Amino acid sequence: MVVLSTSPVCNQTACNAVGIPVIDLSRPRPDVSRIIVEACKEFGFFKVINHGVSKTLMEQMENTAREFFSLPAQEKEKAGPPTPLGYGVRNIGFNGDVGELEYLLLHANPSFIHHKAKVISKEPSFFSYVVNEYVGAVRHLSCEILDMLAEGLKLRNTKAFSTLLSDLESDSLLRINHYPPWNKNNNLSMNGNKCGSTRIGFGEHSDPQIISVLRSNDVEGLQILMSDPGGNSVWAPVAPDPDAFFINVGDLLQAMTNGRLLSVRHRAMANSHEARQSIIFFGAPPLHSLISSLPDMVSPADPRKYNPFTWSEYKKTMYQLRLSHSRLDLFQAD
Ligand code: GA4
Repeated sequence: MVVLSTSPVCNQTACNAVGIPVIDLSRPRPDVSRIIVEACKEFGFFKVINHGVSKTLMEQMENTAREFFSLPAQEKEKAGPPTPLGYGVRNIGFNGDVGELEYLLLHANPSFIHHKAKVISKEPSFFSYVVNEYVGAVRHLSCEILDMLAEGLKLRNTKAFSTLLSDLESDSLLRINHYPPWNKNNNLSMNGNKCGSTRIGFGEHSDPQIISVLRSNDVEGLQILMSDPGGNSVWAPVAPDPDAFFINVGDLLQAMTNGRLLSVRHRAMANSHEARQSIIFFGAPPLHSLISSLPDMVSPADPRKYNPFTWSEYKKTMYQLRLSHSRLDLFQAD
């Protein structure tokens, strides 16, 4: 878990209200690489600005998602049930988890997107164009960040992480979430301000993949688990910023760095008066990839923390478990 404190990362870069690092990607290397590593060690989470993804594309993706969710239920259901990819309402995974949301889970592969676009959109070429452009842009951003991480960690192979995402067989996903307001009548408090009542929209979990890139509309909801200086666990709200991306370390990156980088636990709240939309790219390796601590991350003083496993084995395990399970613990070295 991450510690909420006066952070060395925050002394070097801007931080938002709860001390989450804000990293300006236009900063020169190797400075920026070092700050990214610090943020991933301390928080497993940070926000990026000056990321190079066009605002037009971000808005087109948001509009495309909004149009999809405004379709009648039977049109959205043409995406097929989430087994595991498709359109889902409230049910998450296969083991009884529920949330206050509807979602579309897509493989990031262009032919998958093209195939789904034909059944769920009245303008399939435009849908495919926007989603593929967006996936291309966030995949590129993920690879850049992973290369900077590798550089900051002083790995001999600075493409060690990014080649897994740029592989044509990468198993990356795109998740599009819509958290409807759960009480439209409860939109004003006594003094006329928006009432802040919330419910858990998507429960506590860590992301299983290598890296996640999230963008939301201007509605709050994302929270990350931290511990305060007294050692108590606290949910720290992350202020929304539709111009930025929020990056988090996934379980596989924690395993490959032998536990140096932290796969942060997080959740999303649904709010009573405003619809929240979030779009998350989950950067993953090909199914057959063997995941193990990189040799540069292991030494006699720092022995291997996890047994090697394939992404396919990890996925099989994760689908057998509840959302909140700390599944990487099952792969700890004996
Ligand atoms: C959490 C991160 C991603 O949203 C996701 C989720 C997946 C799903 O919704 O199908 C899982 C969850 C996530 C981890 C445990 C399993 C699988 C729901 C669930 C209960 C798409 C992913 O890859 O793992």
